[in-house]
Amino acid sequence: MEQQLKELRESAVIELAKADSLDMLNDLRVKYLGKKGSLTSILRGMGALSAEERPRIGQIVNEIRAELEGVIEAKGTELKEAELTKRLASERIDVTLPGRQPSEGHRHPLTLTLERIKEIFMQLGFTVAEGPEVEQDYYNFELLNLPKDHPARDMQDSFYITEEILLRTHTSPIQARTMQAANPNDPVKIIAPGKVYRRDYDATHSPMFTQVEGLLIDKNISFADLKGTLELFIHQMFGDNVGVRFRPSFFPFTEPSAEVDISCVICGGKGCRVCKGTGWLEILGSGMVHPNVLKMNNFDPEKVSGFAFGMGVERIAMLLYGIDDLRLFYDNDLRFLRQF
Ligand code: 2U9
Repeated sequence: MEQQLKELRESAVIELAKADSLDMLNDLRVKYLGKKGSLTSILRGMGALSAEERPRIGQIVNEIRAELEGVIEAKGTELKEAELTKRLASERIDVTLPGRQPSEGHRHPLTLTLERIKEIFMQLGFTVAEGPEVEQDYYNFELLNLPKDHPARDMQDSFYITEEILLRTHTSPIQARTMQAANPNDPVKIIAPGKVYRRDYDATHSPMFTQVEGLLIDKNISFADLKGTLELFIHQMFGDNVGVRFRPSFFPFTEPSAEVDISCVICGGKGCRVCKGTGWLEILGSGMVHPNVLKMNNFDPEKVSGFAFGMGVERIAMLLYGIDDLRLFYDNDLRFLRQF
């Protein structure tokens, strides 16, 4: 058996020295040291040896295994280095080639419009307030002077979750919540942006759209403050040359109320398809906060007054960019979105 081991060691060392690839080296490792390899087979035959011989032969087997493992490892390192050197010699990398350009995303036109609106009001000292999209009837309607049987509720056909809980139909509950949480002796000066939900769907109405409303309450706030603020906003948004006009209107939460038009940005006021020949485009609703609304939200109409306004961001974006179908904002068609 000793002779057999000696021969195995010699033939293994010779064959390993000749190995010229990592695959070949691995085959040899399996052949000699693997589970069914030669050395293991010899080890199995040791049962036939005498008790005196067994430890001696066992030791020789271990020595050979250790030696072969060492040879295999050294050869492996040598072969890996050789392969790398070969690859480096044959591979040419052109470091002057331009890299692959990852395609860059950008903000949605509605986000761009909303950011512009926020920026203008923040420069005027307004802070941005937010609130829940699933709202209580109490905050969405009651606190805004729209009790359960009020006919103006019909203008905002809503999505109800339960009788008392609905998807907000405007961002006004944000202002109501802000007033409720405020100290009634402090001024309130916020804009309230966010998604709102109404049962409406055509080229100019979507069941989900984006609003920005604003609220300013302080001592001695007058309609002149409302006019000045909104005129400044409109001129920053659409340019100093657009005309602005206020038209009397009705909202349950403001009194007096006014709708705000700008001269048509498409035809410059001459009259066209977009402004339906009138030369004017409606872009905002506004008014002085109704005394009932001030009272219900803990402010004293004898001491303070305020103005409020609201606009649809989609409408502003459509006029700003000349878009004629509001549904384009939600289709996620890259041919449309890439234009902004
Ligand atoms: C409180 C008090 C007053 C918010 C206002 C409007 C006028 C308005 C519409 C414009 C187009 C909504 O997107 S739209 O359909 N909004 O005309 N909104 S005043 O008045 C408030 C809100 C909260 C506490």
